[in-house]
Amino acid sequence: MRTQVAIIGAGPSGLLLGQLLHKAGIDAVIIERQSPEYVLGRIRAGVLEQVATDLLDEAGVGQRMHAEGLVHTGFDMLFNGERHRIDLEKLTGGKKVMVYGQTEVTRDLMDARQAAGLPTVYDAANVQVYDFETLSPRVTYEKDGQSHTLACDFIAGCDGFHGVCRASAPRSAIKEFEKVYPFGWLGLLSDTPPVHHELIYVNHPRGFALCSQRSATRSRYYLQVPLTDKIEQWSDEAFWQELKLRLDPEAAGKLETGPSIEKSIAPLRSFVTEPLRFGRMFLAGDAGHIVPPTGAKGLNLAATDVKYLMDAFVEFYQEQSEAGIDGYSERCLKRIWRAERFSWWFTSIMHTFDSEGAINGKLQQAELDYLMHSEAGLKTIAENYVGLPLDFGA
Ligand code: FAS
Ligand code: PHB
Repeated sequence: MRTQVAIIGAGPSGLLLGQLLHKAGIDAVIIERQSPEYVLGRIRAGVLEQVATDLLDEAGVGQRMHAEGLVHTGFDMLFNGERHRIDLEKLTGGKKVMVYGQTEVTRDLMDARQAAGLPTVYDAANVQVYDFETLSPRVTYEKDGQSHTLACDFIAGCDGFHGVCRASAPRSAIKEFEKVYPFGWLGLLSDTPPVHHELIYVNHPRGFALCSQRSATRSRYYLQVPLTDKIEQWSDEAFWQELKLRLDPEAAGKLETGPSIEKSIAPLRSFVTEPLRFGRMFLAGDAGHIVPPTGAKGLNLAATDVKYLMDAFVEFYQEQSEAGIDGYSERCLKRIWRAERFSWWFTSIMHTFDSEGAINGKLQQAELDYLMHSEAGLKTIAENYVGLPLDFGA
């Protein structure tokens, strides 16, 4: 079998790249190790930046997002028992964010790919990538007991943090930067109305909390928990009780609880791979970087990687130019490090760090108090949260 671009991974990165390449007339095959149901079952991101929603429109899959997604013009920060609204629209000259779950983004992309009859191999076992330092890379995998080889011009590693592509890059050619946080996020999804019409980010001495949502009838909540916690320790009742302790009285009084339809603990890390290109193999999305989800950047960063990679492939095939390919890694990394910085900073001022002593909490309160009373402080939160312009700092 042969194609122009072999995409490894059918998460949002791989599916979005596949859809954009199809629109540009470039052939691609997606190879995914899990089933479609498994991919859809992972509950992750919830907030899309304008750059991401524009790309989904460009891919021709934005209809349901605009019909069912929730446009948000601000969010609340709660600390010291006081709620402060960050007016994104006013502070950024009109920018907003879209609350639309990653599961729905993935579903829309899967449906569009299936409707176009484009090739996706699910349940592919033992996926391996070869010869990406040559002009004839290839991918092998096993499916239904048969071994398969896919010859291609390029390999797009969209296979997430635990994928095979980054792991296959020569150690001598790769640098990895990592910071692991001493806590995780316990997430709960419930078919209950959101506690507030916008998101609430909470800095509380008991730990960070986040009140998010998926629709007017479905909510997503998070609690900072020790890395040693296991999901079995957290009954729904224990979750709701702890969340109420971290909320202000108004929100705690309004909180509607109900049975969890998903509950999981995710570790938090900052991680970046340099470079993101190895000959004819490129890393995009979580395959190349991870951010702590506090700044809602993970899925949005994946979207801009995909945009830059798509532009590079179009230049190669339509203009016979390798400029985009040669500049891909540097172009992505500039944006990645800015998002890594904001995600790390926002995590550092909103979570409790027990090992850093009581003074850390006092310094956080002082920083939060300053930010809420400073136009510059509010703007720095807002312009990073909605997503820096693609030409920022150009
Ligand atoms: P993904 O990990 O989503 O997809 C990679 C795909 O590759 C998977 O389907 C995997 O099965 C497949 N794959 C892996 N190895 C393979 C192999 N060897 N062969 C073939 N296929 C292979 N971001 C936010 O903005 N907000 C959040 O709240 C948030 N919460 C998160 C919670 C968790 C537990 C995780 C892990 C991430 C979270 N993220 C969040 C970030 C998340 O949304 C990612 O940014 C997003 O999934 C990136 O999409 P992909 O790059 O496609 O990677
Ligand atoms: C979510 O809804 O899953 C979500 C929203 C905002 C974040 C992180 C996660 O910063």
